[in-house]
Amino acid sequence: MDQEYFDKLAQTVIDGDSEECVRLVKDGIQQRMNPLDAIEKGLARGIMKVGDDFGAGVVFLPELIMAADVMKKGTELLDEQIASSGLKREALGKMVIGTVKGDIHDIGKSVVASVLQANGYDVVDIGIDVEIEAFIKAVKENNADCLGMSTLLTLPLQVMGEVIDKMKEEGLRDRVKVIVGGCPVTEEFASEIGADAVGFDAADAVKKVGVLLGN
Ligand code: B1M
Repeated sequence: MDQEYFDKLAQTVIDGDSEECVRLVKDGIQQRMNPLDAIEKGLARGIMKVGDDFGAGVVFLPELIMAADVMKKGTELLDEQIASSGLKREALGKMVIGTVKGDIHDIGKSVVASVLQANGYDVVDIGIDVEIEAFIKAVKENNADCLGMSTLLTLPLQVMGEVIDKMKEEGLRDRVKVIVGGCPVTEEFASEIGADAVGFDAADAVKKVGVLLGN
């Protein structure tokens, strides 16, 4: 697909036009475009523009919510596409992933979960606003090899460190790797809280998890 297509896709998010978004995404799927390109070169650029305008006080929460709904409709179709593109093979490892307590952003976390799944990991997505105890429970119940935590907000960042501390208390930290991600998460912060890696986007997360689990 060309730049004009990705620009149009970004514009549907900015305009809050879900009908046109779904039409364009279906069209792209039919033409066998790379679904991750549609997210990163198209939809994510649109939501970033709305997010920047929201941060600058140019647009307000209802417009941000509308834009996010359009983005979500588009990514849901693309996530299905990403998941079904994964080759059926023995799982490379078991992952639990979620957005930490205090944060309801789920688009980026879900994209990361789908891309990991498509790349051969068995992924259990435990959702958004996840309590510390719920992370621990999910890691234990699923016998996970790796825990992924996401946040886009600054305040809940500290929760990531609290989950890691709890994992230590429960004796889980020696055998379970931890990757963190989301726009406020830096390498420095990740090492401060004792995470094993930080993922900057979905492809980076796959690369880092691969290194952590020796794949
Ligand atoms: Co909110 N929001 N939002 N929001 N929102 C941001 C994050 C913000 C930067 C906007 C701004 O002010 N410019 C700002 C945060 C400021 C801060 O804390 N520093 C903000 C705010 C303030 C808020 C509210 C507090 C607003 C309010 O109520 N006053 C509120 C939060 C309430 C809460 O959570 N308790 C809120 C609400 C919302 C909506 C509900 C409207 C909606 C979310 C809808 C949804 O998820 N279902 C929303 C959106 C859409 C955004 C922006 C515009 C876009 C986020 C997004 O979906 N990006 C965002 C602006 C921004 O990020 N610059 C913003 C697209 C997605 C593909 O990228 O999520 O970054 P991203 O994920 C990437 C990477 O980060 C990485 O890979 C992903 C794929 O490439 N990644 C990982 C993410 N997690 C990872 C985990 C990994 C590895 C990589 O390993 C485990």
